[in-house]
Amino acid sequence: ETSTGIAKPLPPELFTVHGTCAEMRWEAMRGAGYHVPADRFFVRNHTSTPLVDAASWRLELHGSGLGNPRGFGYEDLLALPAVTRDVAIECAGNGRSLFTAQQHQEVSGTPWRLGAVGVARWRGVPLSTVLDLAGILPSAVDVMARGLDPRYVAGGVDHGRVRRPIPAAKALDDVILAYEMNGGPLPPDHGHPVRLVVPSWIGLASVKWVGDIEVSAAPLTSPWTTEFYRMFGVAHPPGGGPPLTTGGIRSAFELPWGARLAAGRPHVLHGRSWSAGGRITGVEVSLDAGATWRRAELHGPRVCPAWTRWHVAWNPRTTGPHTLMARAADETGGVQPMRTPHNELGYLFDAVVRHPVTVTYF
Ligand code: MTE
Ligand code: MO
Repeated sequence: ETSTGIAKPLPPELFTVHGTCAEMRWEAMRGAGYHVPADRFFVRNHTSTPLVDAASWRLELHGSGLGNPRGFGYEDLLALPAVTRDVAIECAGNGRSLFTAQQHQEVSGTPWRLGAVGVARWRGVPLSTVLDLAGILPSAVDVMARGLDPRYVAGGVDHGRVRRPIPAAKALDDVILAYEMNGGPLPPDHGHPVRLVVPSWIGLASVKWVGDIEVSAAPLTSPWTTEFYRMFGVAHPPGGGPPLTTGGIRSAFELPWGARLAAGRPHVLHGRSWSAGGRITGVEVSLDAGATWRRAELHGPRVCPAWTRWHVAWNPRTTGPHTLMARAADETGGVQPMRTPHNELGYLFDAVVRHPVTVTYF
């Protein structure tokens, strides 16, 4: 096993490693197409990637919300009708380091910049299909998938295996038990042989390496809905806000952080914006730290919850440091704010990001 617990190679030009996690460098998406190739996709592991053999793997469905509890093998899932969908998976902590860099606030957790997000084409069985085959009852309220990765022990506390309940209504709506990513089998780091893909919800809900699913007629909790992935701090209810569900609107430039650009010649700046709430309807870009804004040209598919690509032309004439900004709006009328209210664990940073670049004569 590697020191990161991640199976795939992590070339430094594509990834920034944070402990057991690896963040995509946004410049890796320059000219990369709509989907993030599996070898560039960010990895968020609480512990380490388990190597699970598909041939002996079984998915057990159990709990008080089922009339016909049963199991499925890998071949059983492949034999069921499949769906394919482009979905962004994004960590709730994406952008966390910007609370400090931009808002001078203290937060704890993996110091992601903006690379804890990726869009892939997922293929698998609707979760509703297997829930129906297991006789899900009208009384079922919560559905909790659990991973086969090692138990998560932190600060001397054993939290058990990664698991997180979602409401039965969401589980029956658009959740996928995915076994393919971008047309190939799910790679080990992304949940081989089978993971959940929970569209529009924070990445944590998309449990990897699923081994069992509990369907319950009584509400379920896990440390991931009681202790983590909730808003704590003065701006939030005493004892914390409700468990996080969906993410916000965000934008990123496909440029290195601190990119160097040649003065006095035209550049085309590319970027992507995404929202859990609806399709992106417009993106404005500022090349002068927010003094003036211009509309970016949108292209590529506009899919929710995946992303929309855009570009703007820029012919920088003054040398020195510059701050680039992008601000997206979605079809619900939401717009990225200039600040994100603080929360102690640094979740859901959705403010306009100040992307530093330097213009020089080469
Ligand atoms: N599932 C298991 N079993 N173990 C994990 O550590 N991490 C979650 C989720 N599913 C995790 C998991 C979190 S916090 C995120 S953001 C996504 O997986 C990341 O998916 P990826 O590693 O494929 O990018
Ligand atoms: Mo996450």
